[in-house]
This record gives sequence, C-alpha cells and structure tokens, in this order.
Amino acid sequence: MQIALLGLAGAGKTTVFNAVADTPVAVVPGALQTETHVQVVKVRDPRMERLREMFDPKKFTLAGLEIHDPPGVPPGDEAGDREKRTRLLGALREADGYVLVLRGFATDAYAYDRALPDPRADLDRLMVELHMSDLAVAQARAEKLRDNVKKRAKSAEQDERELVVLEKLLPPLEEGRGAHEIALTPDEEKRMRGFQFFTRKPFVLLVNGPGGVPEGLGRGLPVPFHERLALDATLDAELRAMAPEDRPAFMAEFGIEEPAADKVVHAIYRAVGLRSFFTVGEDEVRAWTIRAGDDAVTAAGKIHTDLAKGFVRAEVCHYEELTAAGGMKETKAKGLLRLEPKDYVVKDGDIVHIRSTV
Ligand SMILES: Nc1nc2c(ncn2[C@@H]2O[C@H](COP(=O)(O)OP(=O)(O)OP(=O)(O)O)[C@@H](O)[C@H]2O)c(=O)[nH]1
Ligand SMILES: [Mg+2]
Repeated sequence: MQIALLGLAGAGKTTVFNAVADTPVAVVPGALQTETHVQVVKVRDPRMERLREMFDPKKFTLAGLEIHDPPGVPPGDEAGDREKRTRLLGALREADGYVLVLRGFATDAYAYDRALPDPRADLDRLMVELHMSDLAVAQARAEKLRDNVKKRAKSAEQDERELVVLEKLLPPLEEGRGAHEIALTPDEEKRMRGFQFFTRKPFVLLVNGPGGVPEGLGRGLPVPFHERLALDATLDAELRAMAPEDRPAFMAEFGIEEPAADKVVHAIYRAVGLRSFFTVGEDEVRAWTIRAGDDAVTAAGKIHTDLAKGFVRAEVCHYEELTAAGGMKETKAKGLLRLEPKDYVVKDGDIVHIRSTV
C-alpha cells in the first residue's frame, strides 16, 4: 500500500513524514528538497500486542504502510516550474492514497512565499493543479481514442468501450469538478484504473501548524477529503523527545488524544478503507493490510502468490473470538473455526490460515 504526501514546497511534508517514520530524515529549512524519501511505517495495533502475548512467536511483524515524501509542488508559473510540476504529479499518480499537507505555521524561510499561513489559498492552488492534471490526461486520451475509432484502427472496438467510460468522466472534469462524482461499475472502474485519476483517489487533508483545521476547509472540492486533521509538529517533536512515562501528562495538558504517528496512520486507514487481518502461530504473528471488501483469495495473495494460486479454503475466526476463547485450541474446540471459500470477504480483525495445495 503506497501513500504519498503531497503539498507545496515548504508546507512541512518532511516534518509530517518524520512524525510517522521510524528513522527521521534531515529537515533543512529553506532548502528545497529534490529527492523522495520512502519508508515503511509500522501500523501499531493493540490487538497485535495481545496476540504476541498469546503466541510468544519467534517473529512478530506489524503491518506496514509505504509512505513517500516527495519534493514539494513548485509554485511558480515559469516553464521550469511547470515542467517540474508535471513530472512530479506524473510520478505521484501511482500512489493508492494521499495525505495533502498544508502549511498552517508562519515562516519566512521560503523567499517566494508569504510568511503568514493561508491554508485555504494553498489548498485552492493544489486543487487547480490536481484537477488540471486529470483533465489533461482525460482529454488527451479521449482525443486519441476518438481518432482511433474514426480511423477504424485495429483496436477500435476496445477503444470505443474505453471512450464510453471516459466520456462519462469528462463532463465533471470539464466543469472544474472531480471524476469521483461519477459512479462506475467494477468493469468500468477497471478500464479507468490505468489513468490513476487524482480526483478518484482517497485523500487525507492535514493542516500542519498550531491552529487546527479552519472551518469548512476541504469541502466541495474536486478531491473529496475523507479525513481532515491538524497536526502540530512542534508539540509532537516535544512529545517524542520525552521519556515515555512523562508523555501521558503532557498529552492530557495539550489535549493530544493519540501520538501524531498513530493519528496520521489511522486517518489513512479510514480514508483508503484499509483493514487488517492477522496470521498467528508459534513461528510468527503477523498483521497484513487489505482493502475493505477484499476476499479470501486476495488476502492469501498478500501472504504469497502461491497461496492464492493453490487456494483451497481459508480457516477463519475473529480476533474477539480467539481472545475470548483463550487460544487457538480452545477456539477450535468451541467450533468457532470456520472454513471459508475464495469469495469470503475478510473482516478487520480476522485471524486467517490459508489451506492451499501449494
Ligand atoms: N513553526 C513551525 N515550523 C515548522 C512546522 N512544520 C515544519 N516547520 C518548519 O518548516 C520548514 C519546512 O519544513 P519541511 O518539513 O522540510 O517542509 P517540506 O514540505 O518537506 O519542504 P520541501 O520538501 O522542500 O517541499 C522547516 O524549517 C521546518 O522546521 C510547524 O508545525 N511549525
Ligand atoms: Mg520535504
């Protein structure tokens, strides 16, 4: 699962990245970042701690989210910036979801920008870029397809089918709205997947600074923000520098409900519709990430492609059942271990063992 941070230069993306990453990278004020940082962030889950106690496994592996921290979207209108923007957005399209970071703190470290924060203006700017980028992709492809159909190219039949779907998405895009407004069938969805439209992807809105999320920010835009949150990086850095036993008092004083890392990871989970399932045993207790609605064979494929190929049945019980029963043996004895077929929809918190011919 790939999640990319996205924001204007100097918005505080790397600061947010450091809040969730295990190994912080250097933040150089005023120096524009040129390369992309990538780290797999562990998804902490109290249920996993309980499973660790229960199985005392040789190996213990939390689920991971791959977070990308790219350079900022260059703000200028000159050709150099425009070209960089196109390249950057092109590379970022592949991500499964985004955290859009807005500057909510004052700084004069960036010469091209105002010192005071204006998250609304920055958000509008980014929306224009993402929307224009989708529109350009859709229009260019539609033009090519129309041409192919007219010329009766070899691929004309396929192209026509693709064009029908694309033409459903074009009107909202042409009117300055998002491609997400149009509901597609699973088959149509598949045809559109290759375009990786930003305005059909899940987004988290994050305001980085002390002021919180301004009222109404992120509503009625081409990108639907499923989650909106504020993060005060300065407070969070202080919290992390503290001895663990001093943290609860500090968190209570400043009304921090959960550490920034968990807050961001959980918001991503909710926005993208992610779920965790677990595999357990004495050798390894491990958490895996799937999407809401994924079936047992998809879950098997996360563990190993062979398990998906040779899939016979999934042995499933729920975390709550396992912990209530007190162990795997007890769960089995109570008849709570079910045998599920390929199309069983895996639930968050399912304990899964795949039976496979391979
Ligand atoms: N006061 C204050 N400063 C912050 C906060 N977050 C980040 N900064 C500072 O803002 C500057 C830019 O932060 P970065 O995290 O590097 O921003 P960025 O978006 O990664 O920048 P680029 O990658 O170059 O686009 C640094 O000097 C940070 O220390 C914050 O919440 N409050
Ligand atoms: Mg950065």
